[in-house]
Amino acid sequence: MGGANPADRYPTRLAVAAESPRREPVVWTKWGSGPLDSDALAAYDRDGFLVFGDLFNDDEVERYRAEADRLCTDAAMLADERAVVEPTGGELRSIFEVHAVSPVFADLAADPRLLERARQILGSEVYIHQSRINLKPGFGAAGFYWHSDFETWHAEDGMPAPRALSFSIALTNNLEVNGPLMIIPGSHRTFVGCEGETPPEHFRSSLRRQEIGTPSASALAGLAERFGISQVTGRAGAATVFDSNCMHGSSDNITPYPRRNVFIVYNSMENSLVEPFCSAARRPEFIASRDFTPVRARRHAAAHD
Ligand code: 6CS
Ligand code: FE
Repeated sequence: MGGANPADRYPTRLAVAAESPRREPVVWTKWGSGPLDSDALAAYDRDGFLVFGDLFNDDEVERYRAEADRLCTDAAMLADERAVVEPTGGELRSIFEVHAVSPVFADLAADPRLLERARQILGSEVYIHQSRINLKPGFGAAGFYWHSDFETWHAEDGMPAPRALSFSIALTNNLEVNGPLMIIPGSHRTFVGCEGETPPEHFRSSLRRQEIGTPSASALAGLAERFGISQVTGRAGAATVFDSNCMHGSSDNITPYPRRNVFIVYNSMENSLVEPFCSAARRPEFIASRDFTPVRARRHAAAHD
């Protein structure tokens, strides 16, 4: 294992949970050095997320959707530990590390439309911490209970600070009715420590239904009271970028309409993983990469920023 961890500025997984103020900036760069203008950066700084209604065109969405279909029906992939099934019924819930197993999703992760925005917000070169497809099939797929990604990535992966962000790209229409992402705007500025020790090999259950690492009802009610809850909808091709410490979740999907999104998580090269802060062992690298190689942008034909 690596050397001693830096001081833990975000205590969590305790007998009694407590909140801590965010100590690092949300937007790291001097404003304006990238595709986002100062209004967009100010909105991201305030809310913790931004929605781009049509970042990818229909042909690109079709390419990504077809690749997701291919992975989801590939027997070897379904037998792989990267494939995570729903807590009940056995339907496929997520496939992790798609940027490593699929050249198509490796392309997406290196797309300048994502990469330049990530670099601008995080103010540095970035590497990929995690990628996944969340299938959210219809007819009863389970949601994702409220959580901060950073709380888990800090506690279980050793991510020092919330200098990371996720892009969620809609591969199907994200409607009000099929379990869209819900984010509490402004919640990214408060670190909500959670109660309960991290169980051994926690990922085997948490990726299916997370309990440890979720906020108390009172903490959640307090954030919702202060900031409200935003529902993130958008047509296939829309993209949402959200800060690693946003409090977010999504409801079950009991409609016939799948909510299938691909997530790419960028972490700053200045924030690479150390040892887990609240877990006896590291999680597997398909969930928390330790390949700290900066992502190099790929050229793509019809960029439209
Ligand atoms: O534990 C994780 O890394 C995963 N869990 C959730 C609920 N969101 C982020 C990530 O996919
Ligand atoms: Fe999450």
